[in-house]
Amino acid sequence: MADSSKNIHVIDSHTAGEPTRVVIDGIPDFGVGTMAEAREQFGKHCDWLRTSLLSEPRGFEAMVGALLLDSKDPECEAGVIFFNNKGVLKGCLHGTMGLVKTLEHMGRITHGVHSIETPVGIVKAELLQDGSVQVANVPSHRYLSDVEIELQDYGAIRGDIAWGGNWFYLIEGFGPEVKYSNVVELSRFSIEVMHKLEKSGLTGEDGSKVDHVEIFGPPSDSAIADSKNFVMCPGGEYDRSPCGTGTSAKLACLHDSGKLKEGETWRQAGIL
Ligand code: PYC
Repeated sequence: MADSSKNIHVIDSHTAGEPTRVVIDGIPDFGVGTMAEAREQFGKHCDWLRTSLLSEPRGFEAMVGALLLDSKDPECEAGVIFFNNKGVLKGCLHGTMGLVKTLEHMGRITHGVHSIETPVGIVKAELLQDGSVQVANVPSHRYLSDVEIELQDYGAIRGDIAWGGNWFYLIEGFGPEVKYSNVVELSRFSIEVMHKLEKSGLTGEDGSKVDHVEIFGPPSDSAIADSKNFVMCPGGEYDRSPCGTGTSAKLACLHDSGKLKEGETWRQAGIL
């Protein structure tokens, strides 16, 4: 008979194709303070738990885990730390949307605005009457523009380094065409870019690794989107959704270049 004290309960969801596994109970107490502290503790001591939850046979590489925790901030409905097949993540907006739908499913929240404490700050998520979720992310900004790197097969390419809750290198006009049939080539290209950035000592403003690469191309249908992206995450798997933190980084770059004004809408399609 199974020992119920060792059972861990999860609820799976997906946001535009990108899966989120929310862990709702059964995890050991690993000394939770702020979500930034919880992230550090989880990363140091709970690799066995991370891999048990996400690796095969229970999970697979593209899955993102979200540990549902209590926040000490009275303003926040919940705290969360995110992780994937490789390690712990910083921010994750598709995962925040998945978490909000999971909290609704559990009967913990109804319509309205809910504050969620994440390791990178408070994200405000609104559960709308039609069941959709709208998020206001942590402040995003462009750190460097037109950063050049040299690749073996593609020669010199340029991109921006920007923060959107994760550090991104954003590329437009270089690399394989952004279309689903190219995901293998896009993956190879973006992993090479990530290695090259690291080798060249190019980091985010706080010195941490640029661990997401985002490539932009024209949308398949300009009536429904302004752009289509491909996003490579740490761990070598691509984001099936348009990537919330990546879209925040993109908005910061567009605004900084004077291409998007406050209040204007940008519709970002993902690779699917
Ligand atoms: O939506 O922010 C996001 C995200 C990051 C990694 C995968 N999805």
